Amino acid sequence: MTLSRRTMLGTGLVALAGKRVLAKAPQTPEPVPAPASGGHKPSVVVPNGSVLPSKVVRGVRVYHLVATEFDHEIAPGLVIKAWGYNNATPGPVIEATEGERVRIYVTNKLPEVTTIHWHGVFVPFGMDGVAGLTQEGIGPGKTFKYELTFDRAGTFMYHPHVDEMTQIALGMHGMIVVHPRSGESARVRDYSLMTHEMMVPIGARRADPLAMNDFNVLTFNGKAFPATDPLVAQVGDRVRIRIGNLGPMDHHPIHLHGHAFEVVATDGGTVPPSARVPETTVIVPVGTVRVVEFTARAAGDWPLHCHMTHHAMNQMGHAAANLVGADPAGVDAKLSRVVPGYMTMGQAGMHEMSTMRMPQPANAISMLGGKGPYGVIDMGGMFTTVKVRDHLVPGQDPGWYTGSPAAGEASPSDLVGDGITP
Ligand SMILES: [Cu+2]
Repeated sequence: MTLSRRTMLGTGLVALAGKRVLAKAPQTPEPVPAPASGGHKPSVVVPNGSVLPSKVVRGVRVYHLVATEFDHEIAPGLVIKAWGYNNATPGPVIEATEGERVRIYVTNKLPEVTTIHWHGVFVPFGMDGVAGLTQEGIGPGKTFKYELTFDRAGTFMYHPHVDEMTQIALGMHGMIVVHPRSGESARVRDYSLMTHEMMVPIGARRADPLAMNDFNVLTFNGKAFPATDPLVAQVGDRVRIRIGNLGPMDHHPIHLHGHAFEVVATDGGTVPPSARVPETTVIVPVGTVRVVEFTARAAGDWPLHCHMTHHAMNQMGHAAANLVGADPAGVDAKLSRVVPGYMTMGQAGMHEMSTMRMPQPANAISMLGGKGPYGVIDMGGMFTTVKVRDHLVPGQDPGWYTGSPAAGEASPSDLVGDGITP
């Protein structure tokens, strides 16, 4: 029998579905670069990722992407065979300046043809990267050359345009950031996040490219919480998050706590200021970028996550019986005679699983959560935090924020004083 999350959890939320709890040591991404004269020279920060190296050869910026298969850790406990670029999924961010002429070499080390499409970039037709339509596919072992000009600033993406279902599903996608030639008018913390979703059967090492729903591995920049690096900012900082979605099927409503932001741009261009509205959640549809900006308002470890509840969790089974409200005592007693240690879970909700360390099949992160300053954070998947501090020390781990009085149990005098009867 193949051990899938359906079969594993098909009889209810048994002990195997328990959540392991990992400590998460927050890391500090690169500090904001020092301002340069005549405007600021920004560089994008890629949590859990990197910027693609480049060099200028006779006035042309040259990059090299290599399509590869490699081992990729989604979170501690789950390593998959991913496809991506330069052994990363998403691939490294291509960063350039408006107006730059570029040459991008693409080497294919995969077993089938590939191409790269420059999503949102205005390119000559022959550089559009659609196999069969604008070019031949790049065969295994071949290196092709794309020549184009990033003629406008903005946030774009890249992905294969051949066997998209397989290649994108296995992790081939990346972000392109083109900075305005005039520089930034103000200091900004500039982050790039690519969302993605995969269906990785429990215990398997490969995402299923045929999946159309029931995605169970939801990621920011290829990592599921608690493996997602936080974003950091200082109170008063202008923060920009470029959120891209090249996942197979789902749009993601990305929500930020403690702040309101505006969508200032998409992969189509800048949103005119008169058209911007305040939001706390932005839907990032498949095949789009949404660039949001806000001013860091108050210190805290503010969650940033997909608001689809099934996208902020890890490898949860959805074929389980609903046991909320059930009394399983009699069933447990009988079943434990044939399955020693059997314990039904879920009758009081699912949080209890987050407090237990249950045995897991190899290479699985069912219900894996994180450890916070006040106990277990029972979310996973597409979840991270924006760590805002009154004063940030560059390079220093900001740790967890506990500087704000936490909600706590009401005292008897509170209850009496305010006339509350529990
Ligand atoms: Cu989502």
